[in-house]
Amino acid sequence: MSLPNHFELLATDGTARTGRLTTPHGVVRTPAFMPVGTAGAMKGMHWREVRDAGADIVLGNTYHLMLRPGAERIATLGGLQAFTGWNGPMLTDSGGFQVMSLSDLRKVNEKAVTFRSHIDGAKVELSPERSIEVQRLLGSDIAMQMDECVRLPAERSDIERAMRLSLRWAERSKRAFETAPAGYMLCGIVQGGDIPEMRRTSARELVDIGFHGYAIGGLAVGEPQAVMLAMIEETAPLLPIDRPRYLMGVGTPEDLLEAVSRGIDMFDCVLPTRNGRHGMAFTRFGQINLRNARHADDPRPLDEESEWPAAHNISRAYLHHLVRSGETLGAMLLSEINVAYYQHLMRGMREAISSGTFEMFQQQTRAGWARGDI
Ligand code: PRF
Repeated sequence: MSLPNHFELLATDGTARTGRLTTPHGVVRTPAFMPVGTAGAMKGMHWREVRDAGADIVLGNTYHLMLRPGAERIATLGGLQAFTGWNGPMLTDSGGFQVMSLSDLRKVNEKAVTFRSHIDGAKVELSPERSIEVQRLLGSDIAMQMDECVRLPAERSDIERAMRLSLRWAERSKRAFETAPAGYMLCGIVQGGDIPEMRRTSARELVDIGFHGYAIGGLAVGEPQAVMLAMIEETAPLLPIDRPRYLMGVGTPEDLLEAVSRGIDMFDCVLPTRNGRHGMAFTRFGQINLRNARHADDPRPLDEESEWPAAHNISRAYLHHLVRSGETLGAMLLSEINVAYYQHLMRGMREAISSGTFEMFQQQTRAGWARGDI
């Protein structure tokens, strides 16, 4: 039995695609970049700015929200959208990946992962069923299956074990999601490390189970970019053409361009906000480190042609001063500038794919990055 489809492919250019995904809280234009609002907040930004920057959808985390303030509490308060005031589409990650990177004393078995909370040390169990329950309590438009991601490099046997476990968890997640109201989506996650054969097995078996959308996980976890791109090339052609494809936790602007050209539709990453908090700006001319002394006397804005006010009307000298002084405003301004740049890049890709000029768009974008900050 095939699941309802909420994704419409509007145009393709080579293997790049543009489309629209309709969720209960609104429409997402793809290729889409989801800024990360881990604990129900975008670090350093108001939702209004996230929306104005052009984001259609944001990401939240099961792991953080179940620990604090708690999924049942958020449900009682009307769900994540009402609770936070972000009244748009929201995707939630399933928690397993965050358990592995953030918590102590983790144990994975067939049934669940158990861990100690990074907040108060409490012992918590997260199963695929509980992860779906939490994501439904949150009111997430797009839920993710629970999976196990292995860092690379890894032994073949570890990669295979995690990939197989993730497939069994995919089936359990799907069953747990069966009672979700119409319009809400569940994505399966391809694992398989850096082994092409495992990637193909994972993709095929997930497609047999059947999901509203498909994510590619287990990448950008220590492997070179060329390996990540090769794994996308192995996987994407096996996924149904009419379903959205989401590359998890990626990446730099360069990664996004390369992945979109290989058929990816959605991304999330902390880079624009995290690097913003560390004094880095993403621009048409590549990354600029505002901490650097050479900006101290520079009256020019980051990019006089940018449509984003903070990128064209604030001097590099002032941004440098704010960053060096550790002012909160520096982190806030660079976060919004970076999220706006990411959204500008996504819009450029969508328009280029629509008009059949994606190849030229890629060349021009790369030329800007290569020109550098002069
Ligand atoms: N699985 C899940 N979330 C993730 C990943 C994954 O493999 C990654 C890997 N880049 C980021 N976030 N569930």
